[in-house]
Amino acid sequence: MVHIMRMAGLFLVLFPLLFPGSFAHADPDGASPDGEIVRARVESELAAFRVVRVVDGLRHPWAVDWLPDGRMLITERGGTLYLVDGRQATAVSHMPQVWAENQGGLLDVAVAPDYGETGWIYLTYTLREDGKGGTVLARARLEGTRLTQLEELYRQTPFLEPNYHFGSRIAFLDDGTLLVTLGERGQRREREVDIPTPSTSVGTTVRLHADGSVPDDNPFVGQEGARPEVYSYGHRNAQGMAIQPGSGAIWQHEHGPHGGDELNLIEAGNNYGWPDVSLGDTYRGQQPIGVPSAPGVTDPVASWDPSPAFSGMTFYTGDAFPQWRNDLFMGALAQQKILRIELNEHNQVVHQEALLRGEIGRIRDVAQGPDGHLYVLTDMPDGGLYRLDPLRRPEGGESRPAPQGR
Ligand SMILES: [Ca+2]
Repeated sequence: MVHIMRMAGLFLVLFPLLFPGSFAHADPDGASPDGEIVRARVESELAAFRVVRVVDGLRHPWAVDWLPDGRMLITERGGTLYLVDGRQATAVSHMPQVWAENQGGLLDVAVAPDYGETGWIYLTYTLREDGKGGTVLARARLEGTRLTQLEELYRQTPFLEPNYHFGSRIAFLDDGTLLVTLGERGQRREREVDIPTPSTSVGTTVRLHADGSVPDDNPFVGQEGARPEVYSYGHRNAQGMAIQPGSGAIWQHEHGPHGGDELNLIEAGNNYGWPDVSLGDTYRGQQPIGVPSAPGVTDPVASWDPSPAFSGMTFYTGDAFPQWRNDLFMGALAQQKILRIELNEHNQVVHQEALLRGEIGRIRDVAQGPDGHLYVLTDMPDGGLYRLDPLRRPEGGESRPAPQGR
């Protein structure tokens, strides 16, 4: 297991810690664990698995991604980016100074699909200038464990005072462009800017070229008063986004206020309603916010009340859990679980299953590793990276039931 240890709050001492020998026994599938087994066997509807903590000592980690050579990148909201190579984790140097306060800080990390040719790593983080802040998209390269050639590509417009609702997830599309989710920055009450409208990038998804320039086929290009980078709008705070394998469809979830967490299918130019259309309530008094549905506003595919407070999300495509293939996995902070969602060909949710509820803490990110295993990050002061390993089931228990209405 990789163990991250800090001293004196001033600098980090990182060293690989060989896992205790007591964990070195062979598991039922013959692989030897490289971390602490925190759950030896979990039986779920379609799969049995164990849970292995492969990195511990992370302070509020936010996102994980992998370089093509298998090394891992993990962000911590406080501003640290770790490069994990085997059993060694190193804090990447020369990172930008981020505005780490409340929900802000270093957020997503995404390795470019063409990393082999370009070497670009994309990051989102929050900055503050003159008392106002917002989300920034940047890219940089790695030289050893040093960040180089940092380029700020985009910043949410305008910067605003609240220290919450920043988004932000990055996803790459097959056409070489990328999407970033941007939160509404607490603008429902203050109405400092007029939302929802694509005249700002508050509460939007933006679509950019890899160098940050605006594609000329974006939905609002050339439209008077609209921001050309906006792809979809009327979002509250989308902290999960995944591109569906095969169809290329763009899926997001977003946090509702008190109830009304949504799963959305994102279409170019569409309005997702916040704050005029919502299925959630005010925190105090629990009065409905807006109306449940309206013409011109895209309804969510599904919504939840009470709020699970979703976090990272991914479609599973690996070989480790063939029975989970093409299912959508969403982490949840408040409900401390992974939700496995089965969708049918009409993009309807036909089944949901909660995994690990309350077992490992608030879940911040869910991702598929290059080994085809599912990985989860926990949003805790002493957070970790956990891996789900498949375990054999007796009598063919791993075969998926015949599809019915899926
Ligand atoms: Ca909505």
